[in-house]
Amino acid sequence: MDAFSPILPQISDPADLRQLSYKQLDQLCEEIREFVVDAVNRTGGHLGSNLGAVELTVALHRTLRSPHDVILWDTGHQAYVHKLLTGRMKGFQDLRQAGGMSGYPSRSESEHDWIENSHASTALSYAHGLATSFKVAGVNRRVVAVIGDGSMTGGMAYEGLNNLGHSGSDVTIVLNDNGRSYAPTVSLLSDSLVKIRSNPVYMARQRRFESFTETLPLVGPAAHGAVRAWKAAIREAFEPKAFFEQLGVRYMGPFDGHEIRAVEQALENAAAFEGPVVLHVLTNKGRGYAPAENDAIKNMHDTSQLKPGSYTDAFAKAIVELGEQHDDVVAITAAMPDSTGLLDFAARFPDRMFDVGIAEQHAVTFAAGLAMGGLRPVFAVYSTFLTRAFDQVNLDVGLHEQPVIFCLDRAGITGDDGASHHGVLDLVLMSKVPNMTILCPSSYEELKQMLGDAYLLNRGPVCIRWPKTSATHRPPAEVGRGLAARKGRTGDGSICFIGVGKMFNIAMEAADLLAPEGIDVTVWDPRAALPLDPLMLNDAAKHSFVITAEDGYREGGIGSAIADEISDQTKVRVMGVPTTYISHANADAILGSLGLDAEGLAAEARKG
Ligand SMILES: Cc1ncc(C[n+]2csc(CCOP(=O)(O)OP(=O)(O)O)c2C)c(N)n1
Repeated sequence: MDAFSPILPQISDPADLRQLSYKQLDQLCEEIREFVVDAVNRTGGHLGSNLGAVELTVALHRTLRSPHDVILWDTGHQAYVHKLLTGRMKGFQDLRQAGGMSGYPSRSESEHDWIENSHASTALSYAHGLATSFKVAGVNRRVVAVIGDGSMTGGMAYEGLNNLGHSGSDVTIVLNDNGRSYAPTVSLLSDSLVKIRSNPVYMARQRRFESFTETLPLVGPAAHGAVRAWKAAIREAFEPKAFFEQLGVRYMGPFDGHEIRAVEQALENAAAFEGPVVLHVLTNKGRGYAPAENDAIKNMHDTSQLKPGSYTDAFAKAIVELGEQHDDVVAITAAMPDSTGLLDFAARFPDRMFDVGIAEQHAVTFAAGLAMGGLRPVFAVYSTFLTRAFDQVNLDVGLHEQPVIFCLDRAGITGDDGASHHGVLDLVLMSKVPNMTILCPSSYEELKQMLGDAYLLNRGPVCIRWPKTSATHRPPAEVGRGLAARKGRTGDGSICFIGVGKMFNIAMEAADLLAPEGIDVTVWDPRAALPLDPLMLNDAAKHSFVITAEDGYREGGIGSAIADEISDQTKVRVMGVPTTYISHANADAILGSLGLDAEGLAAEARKG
């Protein structure tokens, strides 16, 4: 290794790390931080979480022999350093771009990547499965799952922990505790973790006692023993040790996650025990980059920001207004108050805002309970994350006819975050919940209108879904009706577009493309995807060719429902997203490649 050149470009495999001195490792960590900040500033992506996991990742890769040993990253957003240390430095040039490197671990990129789902709280279950299968095969491979304190709030993590402890599986859990999720983590377990790091009395007394006992030549060892016992007693009061050990998981820590040596030692010690061990490491999110360290909301967790004029912005304003009009309106977030547009509501009505942690399933049934008690809960969540709680939506809310309002942001093709983040299932799933109402705003003003309508409806659940993009402006239409925004001719050879939500605007653009060619189409905005407006269906059926468009799965979605209603009267072509996993790329480019842009719709219409 060349002593005078930057170290990072010389690392092509984790084994290279083992050639470095601790001094060189410090330099490497600095280089990694600079590199990650620069890369994310160029392409966008996850920043704070990666800056906090630099030393931890180095220590893991020096101690374990990946890929023989397995390192699993829960959620996967914090794996940039892992990518850098496993030969993927060049990939950062096109991070999250079409055809480029994924923002999450990806099995097609590297044998060091095992899981790529990016939905939180799954790693302990994968780890248990892998460790069990290695045991059955009689092979000696270590399995380490790295999970954040935020992801530990997800129910699946507890299910995994419980099962791991019960079965005594040989798994090392690294609890990467930075006290943060997107926002500060909400959980009493996390609170007790935070108490350890933030209790000045504990920390200061510990330091004073330690240096004091070190100065006592004769009684030193005995006093040290006493200090250790005292520390253990204090920790017992604050720590989650009891929590983990009750479940059968040995607890070790806390360790300073920015001390490579300490983490390496802990990992080696953990390997000496049989059964599951949790290593509790304390890290700082955004470490080493002042703008991230000083970002009080989310330590620059990622680069997304609430954009003025976006649908999220419209929601952020509308929910505050609704809260002002009605005292019974309460809001719920699953650890994402900022990205879902709830910060203003939380500031205005702190007692009516509930952050439940990364716990979408719980959030939904909690909402059902709130509604049963007479409140009007609004659960703001990304479309992709609600998918996880479909059973709760269907049975706990739907079957019980509770008036819960689901506000689904990032619906449709979302782009850079890849397969796991597209909101392509919500229309299919929500439309299978009996008595569900689904509203799809196609403008800034419509979103506010629909939130108000959802409140007034007050019978069973309502789902409002919108995309990540900026919103067009148009006055809201008549409550409970679709909107015939453009009236073309009916009868022989006539064409009608029905565009759901964002696709309505694209259908209007397609109509503009077709007009100069003498093709005069009707365009409907259904507004409510469920129940469908019978006036719209009647009118559409008078055309000889109906083209529906939605940015969700084509099969079993809203176009299918429309076809079910009118395909015995006219020809219906359902356009939507094919049922497949779609990689990261620019959202519009993906839609275009699927024929879901103005050109694609116009081309379909020309076929007649
Ligand atoms: C099921 C699910 N809900 C929400 C998210 C969005 N999300 C991504 S990372 C994150 C916070 C994770 O916090 P933590 O595990 O502590 O990791 P950190 O970023 O703090 O290192 C959240 C809420 C997700 N990935 N999965």
